[in-house]
Amino acid sequence: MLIKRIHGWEIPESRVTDEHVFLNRRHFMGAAAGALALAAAGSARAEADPSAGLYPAPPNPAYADAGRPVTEAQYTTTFNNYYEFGSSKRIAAAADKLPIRPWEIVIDGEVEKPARWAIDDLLKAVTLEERIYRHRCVEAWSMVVPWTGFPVKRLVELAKPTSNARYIRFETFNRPDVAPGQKDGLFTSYPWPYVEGITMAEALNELPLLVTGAYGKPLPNSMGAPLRLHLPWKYGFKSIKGLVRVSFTADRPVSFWETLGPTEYGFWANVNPEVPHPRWSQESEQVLGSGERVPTLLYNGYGEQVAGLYAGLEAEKLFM
Ligand SMILES: Nc1nc2c(c(=O)[nH]1)N[C@H]1C(S)=C(S)[C@@H](COP(=O)(O)O)O[C@H]1N2
Ligand SMILES: [Mo]
Repeated sequence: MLIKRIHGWEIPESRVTDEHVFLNRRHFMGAAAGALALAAAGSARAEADPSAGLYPAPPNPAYADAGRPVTEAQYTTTFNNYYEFGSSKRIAAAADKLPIRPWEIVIDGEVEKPARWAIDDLLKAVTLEERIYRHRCVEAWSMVVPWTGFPVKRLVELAKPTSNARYIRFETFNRPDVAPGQKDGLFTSYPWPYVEGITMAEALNELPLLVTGAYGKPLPNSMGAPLRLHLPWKYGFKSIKGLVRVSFTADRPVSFWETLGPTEYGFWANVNPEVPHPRWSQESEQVLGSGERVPTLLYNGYGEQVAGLYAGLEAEKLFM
């Protein structure tokens, strides 16, 4: 058997284990005074946001209960994956240096209505709602967050894709001037900017949300302000942050992680406890901030809403 070369971008098992220890509330609290101060600073920032008046948005009753308690904001806003700001989970302070106004989102590709939206104009063109969704990271930790945003479906309506559009490609900012991960060190050779993609059929499902806020406030930078995607039935890396471009394409987009590790991070990335990641099991997950480990569910528990999307695609490698 071939021994795989370990790349810098791969999460060594040892680090995953460290992070699991981190996820334990007792350990977390022990080390967390700084993190708590950071969370407080982050929420002060959110109040100064020009879109603050749009929050809290009305809850969508169809997504008022994720079947598990909401994870406290002090954990979810200070334990993040955002490689633009480094490979550690403690990127919130670095991410706060990203200016999020002015901020433009380009809509292009196979559409009748290409556009360049200033984020606050886009927010006026849509109706914000709150949805409580589960989130499952491929590293086997999970959280439950009351997100605020609008359905991806609504953006599709605004863009009016042509009949050639089969996929949507999402792209993050590329700002080596403010994002240390894009500037120097270990990650300079990564294929920036971060890119993700979904099919049009996935985009038109009810679940995909373009997220602008969390916990009844504008989104903290650490969570991907001012605009990120959330796909609750897929591994977290699909939920791309810091969006600047949404392109409708005829060809399947190649994602950032797929470029880096095609055998480990596939296009579909549907959560499936029965398909292990090549280097670890996906059978269970550590609940952020609780020290609790729970079984992972197929499609992260959203099978009723999404399983139909994959009928007839059995020949595809639909999971990791
Ligand atoms: N642009 C960008 N988006 C990203 C990432 C990233 O590194 N860069 N990490 C992804 C991964 S692996 C996860 S698990 C989620 C984490 O979201 P959170 O930090 O809000 O929990 O963001 C996803 N979106
Ligand atoms: Mo992740």
